[in-house]
Amino acid sequence: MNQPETLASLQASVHAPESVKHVRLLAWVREIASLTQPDSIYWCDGSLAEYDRLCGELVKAGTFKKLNEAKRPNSYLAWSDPTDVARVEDRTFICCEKKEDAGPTNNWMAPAEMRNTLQPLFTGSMRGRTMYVVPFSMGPLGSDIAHIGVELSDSPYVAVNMKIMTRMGKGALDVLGSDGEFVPCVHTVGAPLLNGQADVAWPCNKTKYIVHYPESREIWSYGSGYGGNALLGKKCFALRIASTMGKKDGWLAEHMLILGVTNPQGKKYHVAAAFPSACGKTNFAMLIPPKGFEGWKVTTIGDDIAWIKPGADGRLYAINPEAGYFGVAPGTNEQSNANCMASLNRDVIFTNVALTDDGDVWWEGMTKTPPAHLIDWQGNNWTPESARATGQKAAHPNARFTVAAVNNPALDSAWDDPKGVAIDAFIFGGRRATTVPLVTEARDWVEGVYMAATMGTETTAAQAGAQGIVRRDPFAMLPFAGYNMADYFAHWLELGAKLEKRGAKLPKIFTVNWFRKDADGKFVWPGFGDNMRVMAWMLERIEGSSGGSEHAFGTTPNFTDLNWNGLAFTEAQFESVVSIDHDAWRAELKLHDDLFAQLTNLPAALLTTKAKIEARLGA
Ligand code: SAT
Ligand code: MN
Repeated sequence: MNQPETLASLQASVHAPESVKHVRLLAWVREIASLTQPDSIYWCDGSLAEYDRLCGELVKAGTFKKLNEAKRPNSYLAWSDPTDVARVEDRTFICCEKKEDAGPTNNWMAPAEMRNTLQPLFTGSMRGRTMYVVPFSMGPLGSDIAHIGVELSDSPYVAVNMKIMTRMGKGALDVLGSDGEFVPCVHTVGAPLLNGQADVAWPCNKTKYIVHYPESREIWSYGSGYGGNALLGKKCFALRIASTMGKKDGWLAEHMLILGVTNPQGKKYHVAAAFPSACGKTNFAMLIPPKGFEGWKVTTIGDDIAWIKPGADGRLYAINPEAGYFGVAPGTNEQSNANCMASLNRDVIFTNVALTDDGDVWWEGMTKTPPAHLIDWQGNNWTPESARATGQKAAHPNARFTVAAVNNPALDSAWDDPKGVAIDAFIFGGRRATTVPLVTEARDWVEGVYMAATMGTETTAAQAGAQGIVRRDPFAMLPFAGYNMADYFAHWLELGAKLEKRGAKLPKIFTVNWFRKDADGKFVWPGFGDNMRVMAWMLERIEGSSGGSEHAFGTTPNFTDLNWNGLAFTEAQFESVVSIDHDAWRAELKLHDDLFAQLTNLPAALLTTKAKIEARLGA
């Protein structure tokens, strides 16, 4: 007769440390191991020694190059397969029982059908490799706003990136205890090594699936080793799965940076800002106030994702679920983001930037004059002359750095506070060469939700596919909302109404566009540190101490309402970034119609708001 299985034998079967007493976790690891058939199983403890050892192994395997220790201590460079360089939105699926729950903006497949599709792909997919068990906390360990995940991955690149990007290892297992809830995340590069076959530097598979089962809160990722496709705590958990958790339990998981701003009087505000990928969130989160703003201070809480829960006082409290930054390297320099450059002085994993002859890194925009010779991200010789002739970039436009938040000199003292910070304002921004003014304050929560819901943006290198195409990107969440976008809008409206009813003062909502261009195609607004001028206006609006002009869809400052100390920016230039062209806006509203036409169950309040805007525009 079979003896009931003991904890010890269960632990032994998956090579788990004795301290792991979570039977469901152990059984799940065993189930995935028997499906994917790795050669060995390794439980990550999250220690520095482990990080160093895995990085050393990645160097031996040829995935990492160790950078010049004197120039950039403790740092590495990885070059991916040229076909695996960005999130793959067309291979990303939300698999809930009912198609309408995923909505028209998500790829959908029925869970049973997807499981049948994935089963043969995952069968034996880790053969010849180690399966890393990567426990992680999204958010400060033990915070009421935080949640735990466990990623099983056959990629040591993923394990070391997760060490930087999350609170990874033993601490997360301790929070989990013997029966805590966790989101199971299974990741394979889909490149089993059969019969002693040699490995490549960046294993991956042509076939890719990034799959979410919101109802059972599972993530399954196949075939990619890159960024949001593979670091499953980030977009997959912290946005797609978490947004469905928030919908159910009354909170928000948003594609937002969080920053603290302290004014010269010492009053501190907290701002959460949503921008699509590669639209300057990291730069905004690390903003250095420009000349003329002495006494102001900006500090970073997060640069990409915010989890926001209502507190007992009715205010909205935000944490950064991540512990590091996976930021875009190209364009980052001392002028655009000095804090970021300082963060990157050591302890960094670079992916797809160029290698200099002295063993350091370079990317387009890092310095005005490029080095005379580089090895580009595809391992080829690169010179400024060859680049002029062929257009070949030294770094891939979506090249990234992975670095711990603690490397950031502008890190906010509350960045790891389990309580989170109370949000005073939400900002929504897209990348638009025309039409959308520099800044607009919504008259109320509903108008703000309308503007965020209908936001448009030009596509960038952060997603595979054509660049520079304007698409609607509601709340900068188009690729990240784990459920029906109409229900997502309703969730925002309901949460606002609920808090208002409790007598809470809701955060103000603003929309911004740093990216208007002139007739020569040049950006008019200087951006970067000068965005402080716009932010200061917003904070004054919270205090009721600054003016503006009301127009069809909100309130925009007059030239005299901004502080221009230290910047030569003419009234005519200002006019060209705030002007509202009624014809362009009538056309813009037609694009809102196109979005709304896709969505069933659209909240009526959005249609009413639209009608009001149309009436004001005289459409
Ligand atoms: O590749 S990621 O999804 O992590 C980065 C991004 O697109 O914002
Ligand atoms: Mn992002």
